[in-house]
Amino acid sequence: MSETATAAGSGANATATFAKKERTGAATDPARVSAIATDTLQALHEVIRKHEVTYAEYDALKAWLIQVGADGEWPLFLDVFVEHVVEDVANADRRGAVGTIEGPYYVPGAPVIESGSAMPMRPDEKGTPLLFQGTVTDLDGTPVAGATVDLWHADDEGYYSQFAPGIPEWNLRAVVHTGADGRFAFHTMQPAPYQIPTDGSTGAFIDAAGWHPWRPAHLHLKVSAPGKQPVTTQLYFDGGDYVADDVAQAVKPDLILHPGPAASGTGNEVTYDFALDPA
Ligand code: MBD
Ligand code: FE
Repeated sequence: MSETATAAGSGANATATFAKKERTGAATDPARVSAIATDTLQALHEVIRKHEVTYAEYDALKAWLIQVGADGEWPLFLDVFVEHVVEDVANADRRGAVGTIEGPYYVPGAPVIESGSAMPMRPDEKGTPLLFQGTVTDLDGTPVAGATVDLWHADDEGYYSQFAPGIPEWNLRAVVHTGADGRFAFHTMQPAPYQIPTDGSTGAFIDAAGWHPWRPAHLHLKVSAPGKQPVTTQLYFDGGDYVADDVAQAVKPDLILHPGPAASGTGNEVTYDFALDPA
């Protein structure tokens, strides 16, 4: 039986995952809430006046907002169209490794594997093998031992485990700890570009505007160590489709990998280092 991925089935519904996320430190000061809410509403009012938005359009907006929640797509929609600015503001003063958005598909608690071993994957996992390796250092270049490198990414069809049907739970998700030399290595399979599901409300919005629904192929990473600022980032593949035209606007020049043929003769390999800012 072949499975047809629906919007919910292909990874759009990240609402339950978000509900479990630990959240601390949100503003509760009424003056700040009021200032942000006032400016947000004023911006929206200006758009309505500028474009002379009609009642029919206002009702279409209401119906669509209701549907995004029903589809479980608020994490997807917000991470695609809003998170990049939040990330920019949050990490403006970082000097080390460059961050970008987390997106909706991170799951904490991935299996810890030996550095240099293979990510959890199916025996017949499709795609081009990739040896992804590097060193975690501090800002002076001193290796950081015992750093945590958490890697997750889509498969060769652009699907994420736990968000698409029929994929083993921790497929292409793993954590490696750096050795005394600060080094880490993963054997994995290169991901494909990711398509926002076209049959859900986020896809309907993108289609209505005449945009394309694609993100370039990417590796997601969280790198952390005691006494350092953790970094959440993504890495892209030089020359890949949509690298210059990411629907989520999350590509930065420092985040582009230049893989070459692997020394082993199988697939590709690439080295990328992370310098962590002090906490
Ligand atoms: C993704 O895979 C992703 O990384 C982001 C940011 C948004 C939607 C899907
Ligand atoms: Fe992603």
